[in-house]
Amino acid sequence: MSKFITLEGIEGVGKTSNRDYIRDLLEATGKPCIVTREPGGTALGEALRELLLQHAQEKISDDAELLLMFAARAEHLHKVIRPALAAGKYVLCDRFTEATYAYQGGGRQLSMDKIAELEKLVQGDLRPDLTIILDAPVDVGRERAGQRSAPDRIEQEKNDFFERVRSAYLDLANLHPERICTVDANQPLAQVQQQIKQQLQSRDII
Ligand code: T5A
Repeated sequence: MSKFITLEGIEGVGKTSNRDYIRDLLEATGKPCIVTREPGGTALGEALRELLLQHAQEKISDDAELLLMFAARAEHLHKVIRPALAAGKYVLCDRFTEATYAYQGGGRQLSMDKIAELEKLVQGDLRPDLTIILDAPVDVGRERAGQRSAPDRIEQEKNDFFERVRSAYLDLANLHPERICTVDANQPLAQVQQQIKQQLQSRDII
C-alpha cells in the first residue's frame, strides 16, 4: 500500500541528509520508494525551481512566487506523485505544500486562506500521509546551510523571515498532529535519525 511522506523545515536543518536514511529504511522493509523534491521533480518543476531560487534582476512579486510554487506542484502531482502512488509506491518528497504555508504564508505573510484555496484546487483531497518537520533554531539551520553553499534568493532573507517560517511550521504540526510530526533537529545526526525511525515505527510505516 502506497504512502506519501514529506520532509520539511527551515534551511539547513537536514532534510537532504535524512532523505536517503528514510529511503533506506523503507526499502529495507520491502517498500518500493521514489525520492523527489519541490520545487522540482519534473522538467518544468526544475526549470521553475531555478527561476525561483536564482538571484533575480527584478524582484519577484509574492503572489507570483506563490503561484509558481503551485504551478510546479501541479505538474509534479500529475507526472510523478499521483502515478507513483497509484502504482503502489512510497513517495518521499523533500518539501511540499507545508513549505508554502510556512514560507509564503509565514515568511511572506500571504493569506493562509488563499494558500488553502490553491491547495484544494491543485491537490483536491490529497495530503501527505506523514510530514516530518525537522525543527532547529534559525541560527543553527542557517549556519549549517551557510557551510554548504552560498545563499540563494530565498536564503538571503533575514532572520525574522525564517523565525516566521519556523513558527508557521510549528503551528501546522499543532493543527494536524495526526499527519504532521516534529523532530528535534538540533541534535547530532544519529539522534535525529533515531527520532525519525521512532516516528515511522509508531505510525506503522516501517
Ligand atoms: N520553498 C519551497 C518555498 O518558499 N515554498 C514552497 O512551497 C517550497 C516547496 C527550496 C527553497 O524553496 C522554498 C524553501 C527553500 O528556500 P531547498 O533546497 O529544498 O530549497 O531547501 P533548503 O532548505 O535550502 O535545503 P538545504 O539543502 O539547504 O537544507 P537541508 O536539506 O535541510 O539540509 P542538509 O541536509 O543539506 O544539511 C545542511 C548541512 O548540515 C549538515 C549537513 O551535513 C550539511 O552540511 N547537517 C548536520 N550537521 C550537524 N548535525 C545534524 N543533525 C545535521 N544534519 C545535517
